[in-house]
This record gives sequence, structure tokens and C-alpha cells, in this order.
Amino acid sequence: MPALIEFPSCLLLALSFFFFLLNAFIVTTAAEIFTVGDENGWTMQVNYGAWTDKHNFTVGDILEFKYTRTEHNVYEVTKEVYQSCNASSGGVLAKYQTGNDQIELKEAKKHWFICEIDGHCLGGMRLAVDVAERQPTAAGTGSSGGGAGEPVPVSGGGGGNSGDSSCGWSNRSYAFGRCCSLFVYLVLVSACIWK
Ligand SMILES: [Cu+2]
Repeated sequence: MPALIEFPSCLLLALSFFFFLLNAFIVTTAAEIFTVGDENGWTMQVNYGAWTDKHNFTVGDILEFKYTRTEHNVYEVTKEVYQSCNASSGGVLAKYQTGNDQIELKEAKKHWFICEIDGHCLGGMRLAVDVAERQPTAAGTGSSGGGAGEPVPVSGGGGGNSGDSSCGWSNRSYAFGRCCSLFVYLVLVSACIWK
């Protein structure tokens, strides 16, 4: 087969294509770190409902709780405990108490956090965040999404995405996506080398 492109330019082509894909992934998967309460941190006298209303939370984002370790703590709790502020009879999913807790939001669901020190939760130290599934935008349709409010519903059963098994741009397959760009890159390079 006659070589259509010289080896070096072919390799460059493959490389740039790879980085183009990689870049698209980095842009769409970049997780955000949210400092709870912004400059106020995690403390009394802050309206955390107003704080959460200002942000959109997506799977992979990180909540950073900053507080004085001896004064507060962070418990991830059930909705019931969030509402009652009473964690004495269970309903605690996780406990954090370092004073600088970084909690990754791993699931698309509601997450509830309280400070478990007596009276603090009732005094306002409770936080409910609604975490949306991360939506990969295919390169080209991307531009600036601007944080559209509504998460696009995806069929949970796995019936929706026909390309599910391998290289689909489906919701859960970032690993597959990365593997795909790598695969394409390798194919291009080997095509260059072995032609
Ligand atoms: Cu507290």
C-alpha cells in the first residue's frame, strides 16, 4: 500500500488527534471543589440552603468542609436525621472530623450533612445537596454549557444506550471513553508505522 502521508506528519496527526480527544474529556469531566459556606466555612450563623442554591453539584465534585476541629464535625446522614437533627439512634452514614474534610460526591442522589455537636444542626449546620449525574458532552456540541440546571434523565436500566458494551459516550463510561481515545491513537500510530 503506498504511503499517503510521510511518517512524521502521520505521527503528529495521530498525536494531535489524541490530545484533541483527551482535551475534550478533561473539559467535560473536570470535577469542582466546593468550599461549603465559601469564606464562612462550616460554622453557625450561615444559611447553607442559600449556599447550595447557588451551585450545581455533579458526581465527582468535592465538598470541602472547613471548620475548627474542636468545635464542629461533619456527619453524612439520612434524610430523616437531617430533618430531625437527631443522630443518636442511627442514620449516620459517615463521620468526618479533621477540620478540613474533603468529601467526594460519588453518587447521583441527595446527600445530607449535619454537624452533630449538640444544638448545631438545629442552629443551622445542616446541608442538603442534590447531586446530578455528570453529563459528558461530545466534542463539537460542547461550547459553554453554562451550568444548565436540569440534569438530562438517562435510562437507568441500560436499555437506552445501544453502544453500551464498548466505546459509547454513555454516562457511566468515562473509563471506556478514555480507553477509546487511547485505542484510536494506538491504531493510528500503528497504521503509520506498519504501512
Ligand atoms: Cu457544629
